[in-house]
Amino acid sequence: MISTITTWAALGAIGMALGTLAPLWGLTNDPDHREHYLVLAGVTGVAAVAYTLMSFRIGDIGVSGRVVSIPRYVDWLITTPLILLFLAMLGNTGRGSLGRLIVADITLLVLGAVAVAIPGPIRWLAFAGGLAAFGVLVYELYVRIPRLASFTNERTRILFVTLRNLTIALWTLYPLVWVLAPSGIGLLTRDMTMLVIAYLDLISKSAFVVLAVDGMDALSETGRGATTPDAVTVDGGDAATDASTDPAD
Ligand code: RET
Repeated sequence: MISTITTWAALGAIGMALGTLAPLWGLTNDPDHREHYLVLAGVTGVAAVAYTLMSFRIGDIGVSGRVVSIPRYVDWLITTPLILLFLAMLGNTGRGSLGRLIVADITLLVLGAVAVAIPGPIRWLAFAGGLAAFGVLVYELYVRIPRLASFTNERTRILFVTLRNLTIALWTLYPLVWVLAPSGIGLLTRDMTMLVIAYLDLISKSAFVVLAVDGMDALSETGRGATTPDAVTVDGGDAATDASTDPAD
């Protein structure tokens, strides 16, 4: 019998594959920004493969009485750094900032996996460590990058702010789902968890990628309204307001 989990995973695979069409289009039509499109195609392309494997239940293992999907964690380990790389590329913030983002990201994912694998209340300690790493990541994206960034122009800054806000808002929901899922207090069933995570993954990847491709023409407008680090809004909240009241067009 086809279970609900495999159905959600198959729908996820289709959504991710559709999301990959946008950067593939960019690769053929806008060769000046090849690297950007390759990063974006990697985000949804890797997820499409992972969801296809999950739809066949390939890579499910049992640890401490819970089922863990290896393709899901491998997908996250590859694609969340790619999302962060794209954001760092928009701000030209250099290797230091990208390094901090990626170390925080890998740390939180590894601690999340450890927290699933170890039995007993001590796993909440690993979960708390993951939350702390997430705090570092949010600080870097919200405070440090806007301060260090040298955006090509105002539209690129707005594209960064929009994608950054989408990322932080959606990523904040993952630890919440972790707590409610069988990995935490078990309020959600496995089916429900798969559905919720598939939705979150689709928006944080496919919507991110489609919005990014849509805004890529901003990068070609060199010079016009160039934004120096001093001119960048340091306070993330104001920047967020700018993005919603002053849409790029
Ligand atoms: C865990 C548990 C440990 C604490 C924290 C977590 C956060 C996970 C995040 C995952 C994001 C995944 C994305 C996937 C896209 O397809 C590991 C659940 C903070 C933020 C964006």
